[in-house]
Amino acid sequence: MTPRWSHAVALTGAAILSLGIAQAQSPELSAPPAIDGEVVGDHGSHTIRMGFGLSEGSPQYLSSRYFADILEQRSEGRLTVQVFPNSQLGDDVQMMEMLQTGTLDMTYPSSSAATSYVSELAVFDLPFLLPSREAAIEVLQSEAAQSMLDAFEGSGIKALTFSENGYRQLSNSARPVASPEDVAGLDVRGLTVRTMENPVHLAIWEALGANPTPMAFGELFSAMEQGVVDGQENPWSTILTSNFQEVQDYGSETRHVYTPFVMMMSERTWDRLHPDYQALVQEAARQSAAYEIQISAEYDDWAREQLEERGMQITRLDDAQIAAFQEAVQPVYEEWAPEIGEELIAEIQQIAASVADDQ
Ligand code: TK8
Repeated sequence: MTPRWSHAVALTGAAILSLGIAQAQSPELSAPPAIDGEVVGDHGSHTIRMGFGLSEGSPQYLSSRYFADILEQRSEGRLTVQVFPNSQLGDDVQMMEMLQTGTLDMTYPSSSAATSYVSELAVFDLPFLLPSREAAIEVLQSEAAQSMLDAFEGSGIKALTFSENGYRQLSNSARPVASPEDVAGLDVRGLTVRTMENPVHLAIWEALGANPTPMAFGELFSAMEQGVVDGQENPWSTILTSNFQEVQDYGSETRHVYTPFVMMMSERTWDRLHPDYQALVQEAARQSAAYEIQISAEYDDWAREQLEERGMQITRLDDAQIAAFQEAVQPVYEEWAPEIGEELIAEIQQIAASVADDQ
């Protein structure tokens, strides 16, 4: 065997292996739309650093690459975006603070992490508010949603667009869960559930009889691995792309909250960009969000199947079982609706209902 030949074999082996992994890790996702639109004139070069919590396999990452490609192509390479996934640069809360101080250019947190900037965003944390994806997306595209983005003004953060994290599902390492009683554990102890650092989520899991433990997303895998918490809740796609099935044997299709993502830029970075660049960034943000929403939907069902294939036991809940969860979390509305605003809640419910009527 000549050295040359063995090198070729090794290469082929690696290629096959990586192909195998790629097939197992993502469904057949739509390719990003072709990039069109004019090239923007030369207003200098900028490197934009963007960090977020999810991994390279996530729809958030794939669509952020598309965002980077749009900027790069339409500025003839003058705008470069470096994407840092996996909480490498910090967690959602820390990265928003870095945007305020100008030490990071962009981040892409769940809306739930940003309610300290714009309290209206907490409407998305209310349980069982948005009955379908279609309704949720209509809400994300509404004027009410745009005013939430606008309300960041003056905070040091320029909020560019919403996209989809998705319906959150419970997973845990202790037992199958089909009812609030299973969460609370009548004969055994209640589940310790990691929540996002958000008071409405704390209230939800308290109402369900769990021991809620707020924690940054980046610490979650090892907290579950070490048994610090029994469970967590996130969309199937996030559970899969974060490999939570390795430490979580049980899943329940609770769909208790629909969480959006908010793509945002440091106001300092924004102010440094020429208005033509600003317009391009805003347009690219919207285009990449539309793509994210599309592939996120393609990912979600596939992710649930994949989790089952990899050994997670997933409990589907029928309408009566969901109703039991809904009833158990009623106190969350009583406590939080006045804070969040009854009018805003009614407006969001109305948008959601108009979608239901159309169908
Ligand atoms: C990723 C988070 C994550 C969120 C969470 O940074 O913390 O559970 O759902 O997606 O934003």
